[in-house]
Amino acid sequence: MAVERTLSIIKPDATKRNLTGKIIAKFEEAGLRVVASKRVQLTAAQAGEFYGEHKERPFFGELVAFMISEPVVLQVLEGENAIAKNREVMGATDPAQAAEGTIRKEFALSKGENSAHGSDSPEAAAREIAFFFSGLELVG
Ligand code: DAT
Ligand code: MG
Repeated sequence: MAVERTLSIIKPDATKRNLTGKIIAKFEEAGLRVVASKRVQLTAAQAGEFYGEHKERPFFGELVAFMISEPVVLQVLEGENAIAKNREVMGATDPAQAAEGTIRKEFALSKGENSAHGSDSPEAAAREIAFFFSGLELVG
């Protein structure tokens, strides 16, 4: 297994409920290291471009509106097998399907307001990290 980097977003439902620290603790406990972090207010254009793969889906408008409803915390996580590990710590998209102990099981409110995003492949991770961070902001 190789050391990878992946993009994590702590979503508006979680920042609003002051859960940022509890979510970061779950990543760190799983051996993932925060190598970049910033809290931002996304614009509709940024959220729409970021989630461009979903633009034909019926929930797209709701997804963009949610992602700009409160600030988010963008992070780059680094570690062995970081892409899969991050998704394991997050749990399934729908909190009703998420395993015990996962972020989405513990904190998510619904399939849409599900507290965290994680890249789903090496290609997505590279694209999503570059979308939000410059090389100088990544400090391993
Ligand atoms: P994931 O975030 O687990 O990678 P995804 O890429 O399929 O899931 O979808 C991106 C986000 O879109 C997801 O985190 C929440 C929202 N979403 C997905 N399916 C949805 C649905 N059926 N209804 C409402 N929101 C949905
Ligand atoms: Mg996804």
